[in-house]
Amino acid sequence: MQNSQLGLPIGTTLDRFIKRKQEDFPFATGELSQLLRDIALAGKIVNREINRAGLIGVSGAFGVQNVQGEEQQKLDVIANIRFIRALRNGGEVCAIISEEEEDVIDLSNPKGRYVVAIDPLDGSSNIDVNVSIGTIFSIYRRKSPGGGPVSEEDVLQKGTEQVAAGYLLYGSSAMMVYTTGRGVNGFTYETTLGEFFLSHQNMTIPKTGNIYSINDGACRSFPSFVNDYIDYCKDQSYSARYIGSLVADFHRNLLVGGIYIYPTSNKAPNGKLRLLYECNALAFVVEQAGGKATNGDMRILDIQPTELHQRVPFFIGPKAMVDKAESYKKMAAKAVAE
Ligand code: AHM
Ligand code: MG
Repeated sequence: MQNSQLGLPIGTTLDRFIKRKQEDFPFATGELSQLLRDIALAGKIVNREINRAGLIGVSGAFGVQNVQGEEQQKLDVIANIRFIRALRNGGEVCAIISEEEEDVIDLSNPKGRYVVAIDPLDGSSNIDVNVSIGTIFSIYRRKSPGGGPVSEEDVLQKGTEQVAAGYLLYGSSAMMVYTTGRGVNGFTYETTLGEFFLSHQNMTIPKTGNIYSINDGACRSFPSFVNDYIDYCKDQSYSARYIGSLVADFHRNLLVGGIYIYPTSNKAPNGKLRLLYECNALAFVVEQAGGKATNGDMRILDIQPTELHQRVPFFIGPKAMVDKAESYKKMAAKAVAE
């Protein structure tokens, strides 16, 4: 049975799909393909750990805080170790930026042409309660010549420089969704075969939607334009859906149409989410799927990072919905100016 869009047989494994895509680039060396496979493999292992967590006693807090002062869960630590090991052993990567590590991990790998930014396990408040969580990754090309230590220009690259990005969702099924800048494709994990299979081909976000995802409990300290936009959503009888796991909230909104917002607040004056390993990857995915991601004023992918763990306000979803949210910010600014 042939799929009419890409001529791919139903039942395409992630490995085969990556290989076919590599053939689109005659000069590709296969390193990026291998890197995507390494991430998928680590994702399978982390998925296994998550599924067994309650049984083998790895749920709960680890007893230390990560660089952002957040308590690390045991699974956070396990996922961090698994991804770093996979990327180190794979041999294609020279440096890793991880949510769980204060500094860049320079792998001292002169052959590694890629830099990976990763949130190994996102959705910490949901890790221990059997609710969907995810991994988010961005892949960049090294800018400086190989051989020496990695430099700031390798690490602090704009999202527009990403060569690939995506996420793994550990939900009712595990999924891997990624883009290399030629559309977005999603793969669902078949546990008995131990393979990801192409299940969501050429994903596109609906042009608009009627879901809004925001932590409404913090609304007292949101900027007023955000509350005005939430009121607009309520006036339209939109549905509120908020899991508190960015990957899960984003994935749902990608499939059915909805906006996710994490604005500034008193508690999070720059927003909570991190540009390098949370926002950029999803911004690349959403743009490739026809949507939009901004900080309220500016395209996320155009922001020049200045720090590894930099936070930004985040508005992501169908273009029409993000435009509408931004229009409330513009109206508020205009009212102040008048
Ligand atoms: P984490 O990286 O510590 O897991 O934090 C990121 C998570 C996102 O997955 C989620 O969207 C957000 O934090 C939820 O934050 P809050 O509980 O403030 O709504
Ligand atoms: Mg995170």
